[in-house]
Amino acid sequence: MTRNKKLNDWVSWAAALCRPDEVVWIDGSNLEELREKALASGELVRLNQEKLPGCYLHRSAQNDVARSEGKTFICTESKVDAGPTNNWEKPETMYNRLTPLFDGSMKGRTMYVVPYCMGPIESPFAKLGVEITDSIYVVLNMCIMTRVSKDVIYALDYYANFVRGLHSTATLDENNRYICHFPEDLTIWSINSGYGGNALLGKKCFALRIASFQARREGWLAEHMLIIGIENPQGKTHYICAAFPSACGKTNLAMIVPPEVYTKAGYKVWCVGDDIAWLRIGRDGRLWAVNPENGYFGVVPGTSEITNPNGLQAMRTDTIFTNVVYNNDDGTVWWEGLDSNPPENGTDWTGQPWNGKTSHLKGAHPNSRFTAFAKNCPTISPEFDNPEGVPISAIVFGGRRAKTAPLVYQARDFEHGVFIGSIIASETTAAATGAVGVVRRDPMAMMPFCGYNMGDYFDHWIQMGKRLKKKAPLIFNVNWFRTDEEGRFLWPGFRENLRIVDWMIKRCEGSIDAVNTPIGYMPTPEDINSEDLDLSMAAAAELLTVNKELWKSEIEDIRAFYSKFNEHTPRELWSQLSMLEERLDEM
Ligand code: GTP
Ligand code: SPV
Ligand code: MN
Repeated sequence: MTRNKKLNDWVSWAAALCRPDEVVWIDGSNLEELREKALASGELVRLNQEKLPGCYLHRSAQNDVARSEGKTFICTESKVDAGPTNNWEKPETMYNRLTPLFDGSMKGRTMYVVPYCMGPIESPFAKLGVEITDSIYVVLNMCIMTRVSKDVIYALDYYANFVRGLHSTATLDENNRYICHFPEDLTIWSINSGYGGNALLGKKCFALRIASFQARREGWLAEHMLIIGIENPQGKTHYICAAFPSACGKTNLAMIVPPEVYTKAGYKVWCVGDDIAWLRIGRDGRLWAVNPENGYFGVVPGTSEITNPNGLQAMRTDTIFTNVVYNNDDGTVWWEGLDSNPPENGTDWTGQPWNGKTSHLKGAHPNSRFTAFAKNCPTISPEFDNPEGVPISAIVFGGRRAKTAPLVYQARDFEHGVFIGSIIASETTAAATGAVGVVRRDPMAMMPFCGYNMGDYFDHWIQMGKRLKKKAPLIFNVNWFRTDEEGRFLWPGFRENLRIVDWMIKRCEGSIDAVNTPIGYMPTPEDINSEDLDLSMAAAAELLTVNKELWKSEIEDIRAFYSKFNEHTPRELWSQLSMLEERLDEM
């Protein structure tokens, strides 16, 4: 209970609608009881507590393993405010459609009320939300992913504009699955899914979709970005943000261990956040970033001692694993890409017996995830809880492209950088339901997460640049995923990505030249530090080529894409597009 009448009234209203057996408020304490209840029902499996203290496994329903973009709606009074790239219905229509689905949906269950804070609680940028849910899995995840404490409940006493999230797993019926956002009412309704981005309402629903809507009105940015600090041997730290689409490398870059040549020289990389950044212009006129989250909901497959040792360390304690392999012999977990020693006596993500030595089927779901506390990453930044955030030197956009996009290039200026962000295209991944490996446009990696008209969103970015003027961060584009004729990755990736970040920092410091190409500034192969790097000169050259024909066909696609937003596409972007076309023609 709280002194906040608006909150109490809303909880009473939700209880009357969903009709649970009881209502329980969550303040982050007494979670042991909840875990016991979930163990008893089979919702959680306790893992080997000596090897993995505080760790549990959850298997989701098989029809509920990724975000459901087709079932995700932005419900604004006017369709144009949601724009052509969001599913839209009138608020009234969706409230009416979902009310009968919530009606009695929690009968025989407990309704949990989870007040939470996005951002360090004493930060002027922190925002409060309350999620009502009937899933213990969701409660336990929210207690890792967001800040949940008695202090949040006290803060809510005098806080009117909290985001109201109503969630029920109901019957997990896919045909009646809906994730609806009502940004004009600061409300989210989600039903018939228990999966991460569909159900942990603080994350994509609030911190990106609702927050981006608020950010435009209030003059800041809510972005799908990691935040890292790169400390040089002299102790100076540059912070950068990077936006890559889902399952395209944010968590891995956020937790990067520098290659040995850099570690030996005294470089360190600090993790501030791995998925979401809230960005504001500070009193000094620079751009500052806060990570609104408190944990990681990261992709598990591909995580190994070689690719992401810090990630592995973070998931050794107090972690919830979702949809990985259970090792029946020792109560630990396994997934594709961990090592070459899968359990022979295992249980796969669907709960079936699984022998990793003989089975041709994958044991872990490609979108299996771990939920771990931010503070458990060995390289968590000392600034993680800083209420003011960290100042940003560079913004990086990227995607998964077999061809077209080179390893790295730099925008000519901020406006050109907004253009580069707006033309990201990437192959789809298992993070959302639907086909995998299809190239689609994903501007700023925000296509599934922008809570308003993306044409207006582009304009908002341009306006931010005008306010930042000379203090704007430099903008870059990267592609770790370019392939050769046989479809093999040309770039080793993972920790070696720091070599590219290093080039960007040198650009920020003005200590290295670049080649002026039609698409932007690029390094020569020699500009990339190749000490101890296993990369042929031919591969390096290939990674840095710009193919005129591919780019010309890209122009056609961008033109069609921009046209979708009608007069909402900023003039500045149209003119950037024609300038690019002219430069390519002169190539
Ligand atoms: P979301 O949590 O969905 O937003 O994903 P993310 O952007 O944080 O992606 P993540 O770092 O979890 O990486 C997704 C997949 O890409 C994993 O299987 C990684 O092993 C793989 N990956 C990450 N970085 C690289 C890289 O530099 N090169 C290659 N080839 N694969 C990478
Ligand atoms: C993503 O899909 O970008 C994720 C996972 O980070 S989810 O929380 O499900 O959105
Ligand atoms: Mn993400």
